[in-house]
Amino acid sequence: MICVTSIKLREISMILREPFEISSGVESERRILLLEFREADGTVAWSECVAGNGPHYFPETVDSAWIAIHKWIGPRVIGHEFESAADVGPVVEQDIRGNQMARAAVEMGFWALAAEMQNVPLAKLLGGTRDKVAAGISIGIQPDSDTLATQAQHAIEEGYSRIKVKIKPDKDLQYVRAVRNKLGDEALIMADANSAYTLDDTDTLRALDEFNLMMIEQPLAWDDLLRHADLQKEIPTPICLDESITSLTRAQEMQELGSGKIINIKPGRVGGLREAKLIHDFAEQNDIPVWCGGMLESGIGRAYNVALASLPNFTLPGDLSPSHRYWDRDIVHQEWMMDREGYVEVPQTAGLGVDVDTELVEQLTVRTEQIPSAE
Ligand code: OSB
Ligand code: MG
Repeated sequence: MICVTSIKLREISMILREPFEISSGVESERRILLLEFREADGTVAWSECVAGNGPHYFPETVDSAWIAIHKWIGPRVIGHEFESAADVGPVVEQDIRGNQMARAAVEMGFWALAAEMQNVPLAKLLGGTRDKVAAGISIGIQPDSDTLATQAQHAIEEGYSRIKVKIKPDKDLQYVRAVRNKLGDEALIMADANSAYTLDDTDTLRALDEFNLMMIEQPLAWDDLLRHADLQKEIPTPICLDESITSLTRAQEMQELGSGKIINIKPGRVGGLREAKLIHDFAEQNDIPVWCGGMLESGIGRAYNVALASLPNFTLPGDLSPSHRYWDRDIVHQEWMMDREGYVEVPQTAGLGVDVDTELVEQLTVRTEQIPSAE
């Protein structure tokens, strides 16, 4: 039985070591919404909402998620007695449309609480089978193709097993060519367009086939499935959907329509870990490879992603970079590390597997609010 008595919402500000540019915008300072759960028996767990500063990747933002959690999602779970963490998803989904990132932040906290209370690692509770997960890197849009190729080369030297490059119109063919030429034929390379193209760009997207990419991620509109199916018929490079997959239903529609061949699963984008597992299971039954994406999370959000990525059908490297890729100092002990072969260890300790540096979190805090409001 899990019964949460309070949730504390907290916005912190963290400065990225380098600005991160994607086709829909650039971020240098991350506003991050953290949740702190208190269970009736005194157990505490933290979760992270993956919403961004602005609605550039997805409709939700830190501010909209704050309101949704404070007003609707938080009050719904507080005082509610749940048999298991898997029961939370349906409760926060009932008659709450959209708001996947806000729902996920609440749902995921229950999994960490449950793992802590049952004295098992989160990965085990989820059904994970790996003790380490392969990390790929996601490299933002660079001022020129040489800079990108050099960064990609450094990433390979660091151990990353797959290179993802962000592309947008006019920063695509030349950029990908430079990376392929620098890294050679064997390197695992993919491109992420974050919805920067339309079907009018089919010739450009087809021209990418020459570079033998593992996949091209979300070339067309963020909520589209139909046009991706049209595009997939035109190009041999597998399409991977990210933004478009917001639930198990969307994943099933992708499969029925042929909108893509690979899925990037981000628990924060699909309403939480239960839904992420359902998508994973569906994909496994249908021979669709999946991998775990990232949202420039702090070490708290990263812990959930690493645990999820330990499930068996996460067969492709995830966007699971270690802490130092993003931050001078992460808000967890141990900071996330990657070994020379590009693997991140799955924590074997009970619960989330990281300790929150509450002193640092306090220093970075911009605002807090408690539900129910402090007694
Ligand atoms: O499309 O996968 C994406 C970051 C912010 C928003 C969207 C995306 C990304 C990344 C970064 O690619 C992945 C990471 O956390 O390293
Ligand atoms: Mg993406």
